[in-house]
Amino acid sequence: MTTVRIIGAPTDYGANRRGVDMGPSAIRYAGLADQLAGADVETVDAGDLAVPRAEERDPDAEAPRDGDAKFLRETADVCRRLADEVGETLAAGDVPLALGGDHSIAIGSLVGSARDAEIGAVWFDAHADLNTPATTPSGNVHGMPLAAALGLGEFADSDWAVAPGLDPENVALVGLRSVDDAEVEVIRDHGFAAYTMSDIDERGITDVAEEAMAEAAAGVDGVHVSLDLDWLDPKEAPGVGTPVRGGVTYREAHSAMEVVAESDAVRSMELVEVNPTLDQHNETAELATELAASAFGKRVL
Ligand code: 5AB
Ligand code: MN
Ligand code: MN
Ligand code: MN
Repeated sequence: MTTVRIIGAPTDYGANRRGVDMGPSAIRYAGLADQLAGADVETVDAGDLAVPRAEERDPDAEAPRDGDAKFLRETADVCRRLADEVGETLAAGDVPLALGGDHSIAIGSLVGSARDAEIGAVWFDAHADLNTPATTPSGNVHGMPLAAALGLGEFADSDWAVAPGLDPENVALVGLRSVDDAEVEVIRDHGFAAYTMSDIDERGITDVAEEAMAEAAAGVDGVHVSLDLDWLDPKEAPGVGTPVRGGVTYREAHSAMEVVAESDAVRSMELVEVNPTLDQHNETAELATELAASAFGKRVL
């Protein structure tokens, strides 16, 4: 039986809203282990990485910047340690499931997942997360993880952010509806498989998810599944820092995760951007646990 190893990464350095650091607690409290038990996987919980609070640095200082990326050094420190945990989990034959925290932790997940392998990535997100310090409109690193792992722009020379085993041709973005101009260019230049909400409207979620998984999995050892809860419509998932109307429904999200499970290609996964301070009765965290269970094979019958 597959063993899923849960690794909490309670960061909020990369987000524009505080509180997303409480995501791992909220997701566990919502019953992640019970849900995964229904998916026929063993679960072990590695606990949370130690993440110093932003205030511990210097309460009077402004957010420290590296170029135009806020808290980049702090993010690097967490991602290095997360990459080690993810890499060690895979080396032991288990499947890492990282809990954010904001989406900047994906840099650590991708680097760890690609440590001794060629990987693909499927990005379930309203956003493309392809900004760099030069293009970011916000300075928030949660809008940059995919660009970082691919070594785009200023990330090219990074000694901690680049996942060499990840090629653009094995990246698929699903559910796009808020993409910055610079990101549109990056998507066009690199020929990513990119599916907008309109594609999902036209073709249906199963068709799109199947094609996305196939693109990501082609010729690689496995696929990293990155699930940003703002992928869903804010009506279903209100507890996120950057909600965008017009997202996928509850049923579409489950269908997509069922396609993910059926692909048999999942190498690593993460659940990110759950912000309990913006949530209602922990429902977004609960949704995250359900979707993880579907992605690991839970079925009604
Ligand atoms: B998320 C925006 N593109 O870069 C930026 O939630 C939003 O991880 C990024 O997808 C959203 O600040 C990051 C405007
Ligand atoms: Mn997003
Ligand atoms: Mn390749
Ligand atoms: Mn994201």
